[in-house]
Amino acid sequence: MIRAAVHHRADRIDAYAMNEKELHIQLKTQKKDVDEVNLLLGDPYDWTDSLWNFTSISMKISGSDDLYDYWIAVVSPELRRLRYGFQLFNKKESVFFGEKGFREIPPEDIGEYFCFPYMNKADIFTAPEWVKETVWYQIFPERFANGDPALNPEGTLPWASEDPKVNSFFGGDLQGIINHLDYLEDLGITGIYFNPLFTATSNHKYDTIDYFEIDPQFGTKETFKTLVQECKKRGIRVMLDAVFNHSGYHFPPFQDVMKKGKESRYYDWFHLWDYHVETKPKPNYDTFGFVYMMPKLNTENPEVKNYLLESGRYWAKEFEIDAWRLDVANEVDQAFWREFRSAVKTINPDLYILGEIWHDSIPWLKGDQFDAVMNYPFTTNVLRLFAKKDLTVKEFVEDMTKVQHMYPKNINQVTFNLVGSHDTPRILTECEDNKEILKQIYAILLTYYGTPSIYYGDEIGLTGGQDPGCRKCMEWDETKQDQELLEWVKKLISLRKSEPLLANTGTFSFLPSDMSDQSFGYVRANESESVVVLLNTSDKKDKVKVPLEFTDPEAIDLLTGKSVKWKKGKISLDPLEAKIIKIRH
Ligand code: ARE
Repeated sequence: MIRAAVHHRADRIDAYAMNEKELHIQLKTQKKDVDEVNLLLGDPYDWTDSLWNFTSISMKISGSDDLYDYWIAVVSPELRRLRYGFQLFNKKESVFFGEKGFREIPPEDIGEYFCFPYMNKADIFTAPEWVKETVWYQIFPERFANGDPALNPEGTLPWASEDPKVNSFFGGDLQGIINHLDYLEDLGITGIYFNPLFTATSNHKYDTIDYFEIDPQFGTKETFKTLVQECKKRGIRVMLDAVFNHSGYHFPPFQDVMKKGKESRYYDWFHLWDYHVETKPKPNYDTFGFVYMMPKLNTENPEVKNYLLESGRYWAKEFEIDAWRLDVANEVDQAFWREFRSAVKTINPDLYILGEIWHDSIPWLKGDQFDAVMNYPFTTNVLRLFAKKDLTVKEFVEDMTKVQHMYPKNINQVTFNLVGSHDTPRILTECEDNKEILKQIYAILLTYYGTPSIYYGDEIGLTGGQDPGCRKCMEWDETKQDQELLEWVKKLISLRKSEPLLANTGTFSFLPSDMSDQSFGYVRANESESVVVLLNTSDKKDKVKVPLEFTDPEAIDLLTGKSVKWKKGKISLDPLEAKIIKIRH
């Protein structure tokens, strides 16, 4: 047995309370090295004649990546506390694994066992329930619709008259969004993520000047209040974009520092390196990236912290927004985020806090900061498998299994899945305009675990390269919209909303990565039903043997409404076909 590959730590990733009753325990071992794992568990205080009483339950493999098998057990300790260890078996040996290492047989000393001291309610991370069934739509406000030309900034171009440049303005505004809420309601989305709305200089508004004001080119606070009310009437949640890592160059405190240098009362609001501020040839202060127009804010300064926390509270309280997306979240100090969570959850305990982090984000997902992050690993892998084709089906399944097991299940249930945003080329462009591949990508986006997001215009076939190309004006001429694609996306959204298993109830597990070299699938299940999603990623037919046993299944393809011949799990897939099969056990 490869003992060096055996890993468990009672660190809220491998052992965590899913809710007030369930404790999830996870162990990883080298792939195919261990045949069986028993979890030995008992109450830390349950002794008879100085011998600790424990029982044993078998663990199940919840997935395998290229290197590891992931074993999981779900237990409900009666008194909400637990000591536990593992007994591993393969053909050659059996061994105990506990907090102090490996032993030949389960030791008598309880100190050798891992400990989950107590499932305190206050320590249990619970994501806002409503997020699990939300389908998001991301709007770049400057490019969605121009509803009030009187607000057009100087130099505004006629709508969609040309491809956007870094400094283009086309006059998108809040009234334009209000005018198209019926379109969004008909599409079926139930949440809107707005890129920044607050006063700023640029067309993207990530260079904030006033954290308490709607940018005049977008409208007024009254217009925004109307927008939120109209969204709520339609059952649509509202997420705003908080840019707390840096301000804009014209943020008054930074302008004051530009004028007065160290004499300014705002000197310590930023990370300045010298007495006076210089911007050229390079800024002599911390910035976002190398962008001198985006001075990094000193969020450890109590004045800055209080100013920004007040902004977080203000929009949650006065406008009843449902969520915050946090820009460049990984570069802001974590003490600030802990206070931010406490501040906004005090106003709305159900507010969704979404961090923008593109890499491993577990430091922010232990329940004290964010509820979720934008799942760019999902974006990257879906693109590589379906569009760039530089990832095999097996590698895709294994890497996504690895990502799945990096985070607790209650985080996975609300992770923000996307196949495009204002920071990435358009998905159809990435697919080299192959709509059939794009339709498959939407099939996985809208049936995968987590909460899916559609970037405005992707649903009607907008194209465009890297920013600013991906920020074209929304196309409102229906004859120029891809209606077939739009209907497909609507259908998938409707299916997701009608099928609870697709909205993060039940379990999620991939089918074996070696089931086929061109198709893959995953199962979302509860005790009585399963939804099996199968995707043939190639332009050739495929017949897959799905290793699932169902007694007398009544199998229906939810996409066609037709019954599926589930003969011992053999299923035929047409080229680039997606099947979403519901089976009653
Ligand atoms: C634009 C152009 C730049 C140009 C700049 C000049 O894209 O090429 O140099 O203008 O001013 C906002 C605007 C952008 C603008 C940018 C800078 O939307 O249009 O750039 O400001 O002015 C990393 C960060 C991530 C960040 C991306 C852009 O980790 O947080 O870079 N995303 C947020 C927002 C952006 C926003 C900003 C930050 C700044 O979503 O829209 O940009 O507020 C890899 C790395 C990631 C990296 C990612 C993308 O995956 O792992 O860390 O994200 O690539 O580059």
